[in-house]
Amino acid sequence: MQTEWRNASITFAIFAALLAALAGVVTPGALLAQSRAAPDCAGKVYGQGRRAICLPQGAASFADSVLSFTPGARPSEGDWAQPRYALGEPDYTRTTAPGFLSLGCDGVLVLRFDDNALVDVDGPDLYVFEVGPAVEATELAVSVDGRSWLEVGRVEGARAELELTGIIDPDEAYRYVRLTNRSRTCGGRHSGADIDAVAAVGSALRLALDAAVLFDVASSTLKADASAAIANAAAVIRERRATRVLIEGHTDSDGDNAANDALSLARATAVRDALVAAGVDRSMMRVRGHGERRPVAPNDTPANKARNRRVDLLLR
Ligand SMILES: [Ca+2]
Ligand SMILES: [Ca+2]
Repeated sequence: MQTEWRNASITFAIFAALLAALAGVVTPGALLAQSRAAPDCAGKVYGQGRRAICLPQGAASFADSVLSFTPGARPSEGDWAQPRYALGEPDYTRTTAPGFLSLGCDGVLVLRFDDNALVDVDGPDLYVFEVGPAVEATELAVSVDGRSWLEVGRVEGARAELELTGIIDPDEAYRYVRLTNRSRTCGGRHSGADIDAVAAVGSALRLALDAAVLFDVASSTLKADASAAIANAAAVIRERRATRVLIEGHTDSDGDNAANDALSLARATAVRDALVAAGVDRSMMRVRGHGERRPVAPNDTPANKARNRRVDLLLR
C-alpha cells in the first residue's frame, strides 16, 4: 500500500513537472534552484517538497572550485561539458540552457570547498543537486587533501543526499569531493548524471589566516601586527555562534617534515592561545599541525608557497 502511494506521488510529481515544463514557466530544476528563508531552518532552504534541504551555512555550503574534470567515454558537448556549472548555488533553469554539467559515461569530477569544508553532522552530510525528476546514479568520494580518497557511497533514484556518520572521521574537515558517473543512461547531448550543484550540508566555515600576517619566517611567536587578524577571527567565531573550532597549521614544503609538523602545530597553538586571550572559550578549540601534507597549491612558486603557509580555522 505504501509503495502504491509512493508510486502515485512520484507519478503525480512527474506529471506536474511535465505540465510546468509544457507551460514553459517552471521546471523541477527551477524549483530546486529556488531558495527561501524558513523559520525552522537556521540558514537557507533549497528546493521544495521531498527534495527540500536546509543548509545551515547557506550559499557558502556549495563547492567553490573545479580541481579536475575527466569527461570519459561518450562525453557531453558544449555548455553541458563545462564543469564550472556544477559550482555554487543551484541555478538550473531548463535542459536547453547552461547551468549544469553532464558527467559523461565514466566522467569524473573533482571539486573543492574553499570558504567551507564538509564535516559530520546529525542527518545528511552531502547533497547533490541533480537535474531531472530522478537522481541519476553518481558515486561519491571525499578527501582532506585531494590525493587520498574515501569512498562514501552513491546517490541515485530518490536519494540526493548521503549520511556519512560512521564513514567519515567526525574530527576531520573534508575539502574535496569527487563525483563519478554510474548512470547507465549515458550518451547524447546530456550524457550521464546531470550535476547542477554539490553542497556540504554538514559544513564548517573556513577562515584562512595568512601566516605572513601572523608570524615571522620559521617563528611561532605572533607578531604585534597579528592582533587585528586575531580580533577579526574572534569576532567571526562569536557572530557565527560557533560551538567548535578546529585550528589547523600548515607550512610550505621547505624544510623537513618533522620541523614543519612542529612549526605548524606551534603556530596553531599560538593562534588558539591568542583567541583565548580575545575571549574565546578554550574548551571548544582544538589544534592540529599538518605540516606540509595538505597544500592548497603546488609548492612551485614563491606565491604558491605563501598560499600554503597558513593557519585554517574551521568553525562549526
Ligand atoms: Ca563554498
Ligand atoms: Ca549549476
